[in-house]
Amino acid sequence: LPPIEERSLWEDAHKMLAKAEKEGIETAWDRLLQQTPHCTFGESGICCRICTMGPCRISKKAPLGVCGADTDVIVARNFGRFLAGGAAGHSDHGRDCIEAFHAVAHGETEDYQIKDEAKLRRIAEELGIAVEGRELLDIARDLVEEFWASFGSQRSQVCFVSRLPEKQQETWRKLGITPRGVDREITEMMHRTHMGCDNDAANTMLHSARMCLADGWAGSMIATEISDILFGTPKPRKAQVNLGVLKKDHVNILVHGHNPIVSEKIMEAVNDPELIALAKEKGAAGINLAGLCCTGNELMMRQGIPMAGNHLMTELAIITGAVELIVVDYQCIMPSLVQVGNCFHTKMITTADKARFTGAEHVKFEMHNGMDQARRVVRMAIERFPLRDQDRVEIPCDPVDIVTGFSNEALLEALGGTLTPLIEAIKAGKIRGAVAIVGCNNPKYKHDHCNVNLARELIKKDILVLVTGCVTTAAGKAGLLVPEAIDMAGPGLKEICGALGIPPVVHMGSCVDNARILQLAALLANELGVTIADLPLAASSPEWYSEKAATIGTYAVASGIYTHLGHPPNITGSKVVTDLALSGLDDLVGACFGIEPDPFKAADLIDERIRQKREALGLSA
Ligand code: NFS
Ligand code: SF4
Repeated sequence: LPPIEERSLWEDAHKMLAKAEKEGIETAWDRLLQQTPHCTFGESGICCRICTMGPCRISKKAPLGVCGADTDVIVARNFGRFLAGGAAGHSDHGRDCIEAFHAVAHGETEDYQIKDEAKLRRIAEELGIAVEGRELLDIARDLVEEFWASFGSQRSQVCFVSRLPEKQQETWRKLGITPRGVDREITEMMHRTHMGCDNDAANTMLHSARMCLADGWAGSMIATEISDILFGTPKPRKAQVNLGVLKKDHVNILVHGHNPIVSEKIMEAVNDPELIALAKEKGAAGINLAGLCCTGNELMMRQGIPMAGNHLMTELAIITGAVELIVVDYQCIMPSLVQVGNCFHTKMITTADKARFTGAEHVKFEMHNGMDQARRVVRMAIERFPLRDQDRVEIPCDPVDIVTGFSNEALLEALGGTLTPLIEAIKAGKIRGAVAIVGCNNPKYKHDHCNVNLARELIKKDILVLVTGCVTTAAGKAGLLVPEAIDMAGPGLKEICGALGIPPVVHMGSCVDNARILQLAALLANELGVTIADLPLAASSPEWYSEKAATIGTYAVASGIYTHLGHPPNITGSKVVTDLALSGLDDLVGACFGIEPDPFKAADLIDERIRQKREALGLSA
C-alpha cells in the first residue's frame, strides 16, 4: 500500500486513514491492493460474457469468439453496455423526478410543492406548451406529459434537443444520432449488443453517442429542471466543505446518493423543533446535517448545507466516529459503508427499493410519505446519539469556506441579465475559454490530486473552470470556490471574475447538473451563431470511475465538447473503437476524447485545444 500521504491530497483523509489503520478498519485502498493486478482481458475490454457459448476472451491463439465476433465487436458491445448503465442511472433518477412532479401536478402529495413557478412557466413555454391565463398545475400537468414522452418512443427527438443550434441538430440527423427517447435508446443498446445483432463496431459506437445524448439532453436535463422547479433554482450562497463540517457535540446525519427528493425532506426534518428538542433531551447540542457526493451537491447548491466529502471520503467520514446515521438513496454508495458503520454506532438507512444494502435498515420513501419517513429517519439518528463512544471521535480539521449556487439563471444574473459580458470577455481573450471538470475519485490515483491541479493550472491560463459532482469538494477544499481565489488566476480571468465578484472556479451542481453546462454551451453557440463544437470549451474527468462518468464524457463529446479523461475506459483492446474515441469522432461530431493521467500535461493538452478553437473563430489564441 502506498504511504498514507500518497493516497490522498488532504489532511482530513490522512488522519482518517491513519485512524482506520490503527483500528483495523478496511477501506477502498486496502481492497484495491487485494484486487491488483487487475485482469488484463477485462481491462482492455476483450472478454465477452454475452452468451453461454462463451465466455470468450480474445488472444493471439484465439482471435475470434465462438460465434465469430472479433475484438472490435466485443469491445464496442462491452463499452455500449457500460455506457447504458450510466445513461440508465442518470435517467432513472430523472424519471423519479418526473414521478414527483407528476404527483405534485395531480395533487397526489402534500410533501412536495412547486417552489419556482417562474421556471415552470418558462420551460413550459420553451417547449411549446400554452401558458397564458392557465392555472399553474394545469401547465404543470402538460409539462409532465412532455417529459414522459421524452422517455418513451413516441417522439422523433427528446424535448431539449430544441435547445441546440439548428446546424448542430442537422449534423445529428445526418449521422442518425438524434436521440428519440431515453428508454428507447437504452433498450436498443441492450438489443443491439445481444448476440447476433449489431456486429459493426463503428455502428455500435454511433448508437452509444445517441444513447448518451438522450441522457444529456433529456434524462439528466429533465432531472435538473424538475429539481429546480420543485426545490428552487440555485442562487449564489456560502457553504463549507470537508470532514470539519461534522460536529462533536451534535447528532450528525449524513445524506449520500443523488436525488434531492430524499435529502431535501431529511433537511426539513432536521429543522423540526420537536426533533431538535428530542436531540437535546438525549444530550446533544443539536442536529447537524452534512452531504456526501451528488445529493450533497444538490443540498449545498440550493440550501447551503455543508459537504462532508466526495466519493473517496465516504468511508472516511464514518471513521470520524461522529456519525449517528447515514441515509442513502442510490448510486456511488459503497456497500462497504455498512461494514464501516458496524465498526462504530453508525446506522445506515436505505430509502429506495431499487438500492437496498444487506445489513442496512430500509425506510421506503414514497411521494405521499416523504416527510413522515424523513422524520422517522432523523428520530432514529437521535436515538443513536447516546450509543456514541466520544473517546473514539476524531474530527480531523476545520471546515473550508466556499461559494456555491451558480445555476445558469444565477450566472446570467451575475452577468447583468445577458451573456454579452461573457462573450466580450471571451472575444477579448480575457477569458480564453471554459472547461468543465467533473466526476469522481478513484483509488488508483492520489485522491483529488488531478482534480485540484488541473483546475489550478487552467485558471492560471485564463480559462474559466466549471465544476460539478465530486470535483466540487476537491476544488472547495483547495480554496478555489471563493471569490478570493482570483489571486490564483491569470490576469484576464482575475479581472473579469473580480469585477463580477465570482470565483474563477464556479460550482454548477451535481453530476446530472452537467446538463446546466450543456445548456450554457448551447446558449453561447446560439448567441454567436455557431455550433457547440466551434466554441473554446472542453470538459475533463481526471479521476473518473463510474459508468455514469463515461456516459457524461460521451454526451459531451457527441455534443461537440473535447473531453479529457485521466485514464481510458476498458476499450484499448480494439483499435477501431480506440481510434474512433481518440480521433475519429472529431470528424463526425467535432470533438473527441483525450487521455492523460498527469494533470499538468492535461492542462497543456486542453489549452492547445482551446487555442485552436479560438484561432478558428478568428480570435487571438
Ligand atoms: Ni458523478 Fe455523483 Fe461522485 Fe462520480 Fe459518483 S457521486 S453522479 S459518478 S463518484 S462524481
Ligand atoms: Fe463468445 Fe460470441 Fe457468445 Fe460473446 S457472443 S460469449 S464472443 S460466443
